[in-house]
Amino acid sequence: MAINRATLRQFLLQEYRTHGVEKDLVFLLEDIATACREISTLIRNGSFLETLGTAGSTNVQGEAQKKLDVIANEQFESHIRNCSRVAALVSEEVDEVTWLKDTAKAGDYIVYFDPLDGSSNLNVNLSVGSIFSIMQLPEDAVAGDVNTVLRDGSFQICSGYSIFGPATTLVLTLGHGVHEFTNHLATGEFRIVSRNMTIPEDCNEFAINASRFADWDAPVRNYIEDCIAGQNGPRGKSFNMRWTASMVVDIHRILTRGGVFLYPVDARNRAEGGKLRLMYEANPIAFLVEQAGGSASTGTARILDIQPESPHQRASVILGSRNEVLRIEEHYRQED
Ligand code: FBP
Ligand code: AFP
Repeated sequence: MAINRATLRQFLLQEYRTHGVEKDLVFLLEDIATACREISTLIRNGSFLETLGTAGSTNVQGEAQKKLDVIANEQFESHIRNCSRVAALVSEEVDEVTWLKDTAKAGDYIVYFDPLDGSSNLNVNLSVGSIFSIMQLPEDAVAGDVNTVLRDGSFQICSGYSIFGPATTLVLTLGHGVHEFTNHLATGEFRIVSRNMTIPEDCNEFAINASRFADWDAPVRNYIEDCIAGQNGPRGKSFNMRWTASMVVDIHRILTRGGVFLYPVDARNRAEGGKLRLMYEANPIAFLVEQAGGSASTGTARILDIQPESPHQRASVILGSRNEVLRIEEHYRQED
């Protein structure tokens, strides 16, 4: 059956013609898409390839690495290396910044990525994903200097994620809206399925790990209590709760039908500044959410305005439907 939908390459070449997106960025994104397709296959065949389970190592966060965390990182890295304009890589699974160039040239790319997000879902056959973000080296960049990669999220020129679920999807923004592609099995191509995804301003669905209730700060507790109070509570409506333990999957639902996602700073993660990583989890998702008309906040500040101090730093994350995020920020202001 003929599929009358633009391929990722056709879409990217249109972005090149319409918005002047660099050809090298087009090639880089195609390489990232290939890495995602390969990771998807490795996950589907994980039981036969003996790639499920732990790798026996820990990453910079001190977390036990799954075999697929390590393999997915290798897939990303080897494909990204095809692009001669990439100067540096920042991966959740690698402690140090990986420099691919000895001299820094303004405009060359830095790629930040979490090769497998939600990897606790792997061994129970639930969806996981990959997240990536791309920035460019500034004029005064110095190769090998970690400060060079510490740019705030507003410098992102592209971000996206892939989900390895019932379908393999790729969602991305180049700063002109958010677009969704699905890997078409017969042709092996990512083909566009949704243009200009938009998050409704209002919603009645939230995503939070409710087992941390006792650890939440008062603004988050008050907000969630208002939501679950139902029709007779202060919100005057009923809310639904969803939590997949994979941020990309929760965000995909929010991009599709609205909602709000919270992984805030709480009593258990306060010393680290939150759970989710700023540069390859919070920033790329915040860019996508803002491009889709939503908001992305720490509760007290815009995520994309955070000046990073280290490549693996964490952040408080609250994002999704605009009015809901504003309401949570109001709870934080009232606590001040
Ligand atoms: P990883 O990068 O280690 O997978 O952690 C991120 C994450 O899995 C998010 O995708 C998800 O929202 C959250 O952690 C789940 O955390 P919890 O296990 O506390 O519910
Ligand atoms: P469906 O058969 O309509 O999908 O309902 C079953 C189910 O989805 C089940 O698989 C879930 O555990 C449960 O409903 C979720 O229910 P809530 O929407 O109330 O969380």
